Amino acid sequence: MNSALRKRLGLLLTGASLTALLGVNTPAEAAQNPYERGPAPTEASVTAARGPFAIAQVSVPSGSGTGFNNGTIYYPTDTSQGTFGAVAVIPGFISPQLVIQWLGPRLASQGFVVFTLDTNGGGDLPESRGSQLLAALDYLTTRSTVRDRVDPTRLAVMGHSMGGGGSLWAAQNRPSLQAAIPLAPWELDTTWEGVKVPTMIIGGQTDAIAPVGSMSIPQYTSMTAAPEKAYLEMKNGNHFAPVSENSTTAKYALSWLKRFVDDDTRYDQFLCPAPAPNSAISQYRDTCPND
Ligand code: 9J6
Ligand code: ZN
Repeated sequence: MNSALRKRLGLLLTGASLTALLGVNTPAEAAQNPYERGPAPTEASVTAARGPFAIAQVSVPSGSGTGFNNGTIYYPTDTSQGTFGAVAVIPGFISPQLVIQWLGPRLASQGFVVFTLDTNGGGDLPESRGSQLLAALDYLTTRSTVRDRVDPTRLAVMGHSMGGGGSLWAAQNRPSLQAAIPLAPWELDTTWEGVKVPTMIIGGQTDAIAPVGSMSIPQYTSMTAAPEKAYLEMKNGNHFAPVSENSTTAKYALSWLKRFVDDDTRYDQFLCPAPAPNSAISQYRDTCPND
């Protein structure tokens, strides 16, 4: 080997060492998303009644915190993987926690801390329900018995009807939220240009209480500042279709939470490209990059 070649090889080796030193990884060495929880999803796993995580629950009686009433926290018992993202869920007009409570174990078993709520009052308007959602999240991350299990930077809101309207208010008032999922949102205001949170609205095609033509669709259309958004319309669905225990709401809400609370792109396959109309979905609108 002549000295010129040896010098060139030396430079190459130095270059390789520098690359290693600077932490420039090859794709095979790229760090895994630190928020990813649970195995790679399948159609069966996202529609299953329960996910892979063992869960526990704790009751939060009235008076435990300020700004919300009472509720139940469902959480994965696993503490070996770090913290989990969290979602607070609130029901609609004169409706108890029971209406939305199925989302607690269903989503917690997939790797989220879920706080299902009763409202302060049955007639609370959507804006009030929004502030109750945010107060519940504040309690969850700072005072609850599971606060150490929750990542306070990765929070989301859900709600049904007036609670869906509340989810829009919460998202508009707290842009640091990672996701919002209003279910059959009832809210007369259809100007949500201020929402900067990734938001999925799930409506019912035949809803006569919160008609999608005057609520969900104009709400969806108005969210021009949301980084990503989606509108899923349940075929032949009435006002309670999106909030009844069903695998369409479960699959798409889970995928939205995984994608935006956990930044888990393994769930992209369920969101983009948009699902075609089928026996459960009458229409689906979104902002997928290539749709
Ligand atoms: O029409 C009204 O004033 C009440 C709309 C209620 C929507 C709602 O939250 O329904 C949940 C059962
Ligand atoms: Zn994110």
